[in-house]
Amino acid sequence: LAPSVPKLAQPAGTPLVHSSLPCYRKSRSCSHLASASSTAPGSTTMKPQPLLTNFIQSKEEYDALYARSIADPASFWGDVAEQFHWEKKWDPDHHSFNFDVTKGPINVEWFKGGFTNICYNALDRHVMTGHGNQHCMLFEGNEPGSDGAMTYTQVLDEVCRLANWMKAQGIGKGDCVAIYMPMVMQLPIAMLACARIGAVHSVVFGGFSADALAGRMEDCKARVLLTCNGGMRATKKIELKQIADQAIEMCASRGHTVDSVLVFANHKDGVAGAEAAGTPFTQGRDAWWQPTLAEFPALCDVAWVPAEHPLFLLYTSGSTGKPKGVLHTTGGYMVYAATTTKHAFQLQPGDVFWCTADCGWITGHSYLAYGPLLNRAVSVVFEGVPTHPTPARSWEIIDKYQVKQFYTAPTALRSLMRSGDEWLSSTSRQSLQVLGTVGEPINPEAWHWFHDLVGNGRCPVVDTWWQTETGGHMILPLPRAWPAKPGSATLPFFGVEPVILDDKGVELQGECEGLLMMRRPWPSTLRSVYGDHKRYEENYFGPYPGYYFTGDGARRDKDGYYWITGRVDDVINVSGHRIGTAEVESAIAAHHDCAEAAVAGYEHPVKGQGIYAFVVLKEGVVPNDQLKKEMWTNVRTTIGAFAAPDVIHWAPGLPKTRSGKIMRRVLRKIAGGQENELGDTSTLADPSIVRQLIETRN
Ligand code: 6R9
Repeated sequence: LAPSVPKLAQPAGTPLVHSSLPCYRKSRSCSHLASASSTAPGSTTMKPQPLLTNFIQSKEEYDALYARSIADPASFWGDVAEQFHWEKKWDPDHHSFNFDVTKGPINVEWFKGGFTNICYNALDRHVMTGHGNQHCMLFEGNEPGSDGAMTYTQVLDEVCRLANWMKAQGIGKGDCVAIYMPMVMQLPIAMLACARIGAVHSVVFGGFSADALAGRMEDCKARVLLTCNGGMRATKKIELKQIADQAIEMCASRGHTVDSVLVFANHKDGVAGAEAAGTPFTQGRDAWWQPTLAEFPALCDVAWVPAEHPLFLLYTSGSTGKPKGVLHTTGGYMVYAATTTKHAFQLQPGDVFWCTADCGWITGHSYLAYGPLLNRAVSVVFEGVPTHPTPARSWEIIDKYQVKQFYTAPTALRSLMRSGDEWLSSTSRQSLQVLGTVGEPINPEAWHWFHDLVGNGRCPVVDTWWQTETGGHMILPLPRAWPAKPGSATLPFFGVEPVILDDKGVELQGECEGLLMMRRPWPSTLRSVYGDHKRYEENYFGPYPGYYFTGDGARRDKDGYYWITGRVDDVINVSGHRIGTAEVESAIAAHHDCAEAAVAGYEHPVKGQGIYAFVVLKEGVVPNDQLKKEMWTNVRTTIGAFAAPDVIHWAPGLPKTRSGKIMRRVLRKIAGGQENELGDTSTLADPSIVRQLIETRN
């Protein structure tokens, strides 16, 4: 096994049918490599020198490369893409786009003419070069002590078996496959198996309801569902198969049939145990994953697909309408996800990398599954929650697996911070080298706690701003290349050209604040909204023709650093002043006694909108008026008197989705006294918090 994971025992599992390298060489590699170089149009015998193979050491180096990435994006990304296997090279003029709705349909193309396969690049490539026995994934179950691991060879075997099973169900290039699983290693395996045969995966987060799953399966016309009997999160059992069955029934009642369901038995005692445990099972439609796949061969040809072949759909909520199926394609996504992973985290092959996101969200797609594997890292897959059985769990996992890069959400950090520093003391976290955050602005207090305590002041904190739609990091500090400022995502990644507009669409220069837009595409730009290209054009390119509209506000400071101020739909306008909820929250959360704060606007007869702050105090702190005054003063002194909250509500907790995002819609309704119009709160991690908030309102 790779020296980077010396603590682990030889991975357990079924005996390998194809464990020897020559087998892969013969069947999978040599012919592909030969054809790759010989079929490249206009190729010379010398391969161009690949770009971005080394980490960025300084701001000067970044500046020079960034300038090149903007001056000639096609050649820049072409040179980066040399690091991957392409069955056929892209055309010299491989990149084209239109971002202006007034000039015709929006379109984005990268690596046109090229053929590749992301599964091949994430697995076969490493096995072929002799790394098949290196760990690919480490699994940590809900309970300490329940763990596992798989090597690259083992993952490739299982991917091939699953790919063959899907082919036997009639799945081929361009067909959508739905995946509804907890955080087990079979979830990334399912994604890779789809990619291997050119099928399009649509992962639905395991915390979604039957209704949500049904809607997504219908929208993408999935005939095959990959799922699991169930899972545990802390002390809660999640009955995934029951929910999946309900969803399939809902689909059927509306005329959409799901033909085949493969059920992974997520039980220590195996399939018999799962069946005995009473998992609902429909003969003829359902099959158990483990015994079924054992019957299928562990070799499966790769489907070479054009660079613009659809890779996956991921549904994401906008401010209006039903969730949009964000479409990503193969080549650009592969190059961008891999490159950002490598540079954001200074990731080297064999590094143990832990991204705590669920694969049901984009972060899990790009930075748990594809990015780390494309870089031959060892990706940690954690089924549980950071507070179970104690708030020391994350730190124990980091020590246990000697995690080098730890990537998580500010909300998780704030919750752990709230539990108290003592939970850190039994662990060393000495293996850590880079820390990362994603999903929301990180308030300086949480940033410092992460940096000073979790990372012992040794590790850079990489605050990564990006979106489901962007596929990969957009604005982030490259570690050790330039100074961080807590709360700022700092500078754009290569090829990313942010623009700040005022609300009339005028580009602002230098120090400014406004709407965050993108002037040009990066390789993993979303290509469409599945089945509704018009909605894609209207939503992202309609508001300000010529630009991609992020939906976020941002400020640029005198050093050119970007500060995300939050969704523009969360901007509060108080007496004509636009105030980012994130700014107010950060100012309140800077108070020592505050664990977490969320701010919403509400209708105010004089000011237009007033500011309503929900404040969760640290455990043991008794609420009082003096505290209110101090937090109020904090806001006045950090932002200005106009931003001081009108109401401070001592909240027992905040309504959060299971992915940890605060459901601001609910807060706005509570703040506005419209508790009869709360809408759907079923996706909250703890729906009872809504009632508690209403009861504790001033
Ligand atoms: C990756 C992800 C996207 C929205 C985005 C923004 C917010 C994400 C952030 C951040 C401030 C960061 N967001 N990262 N805000 N700082 N580092 O989270 O994708 O779920 O689509 O959310 O999240 O508002 O527009 P997604």
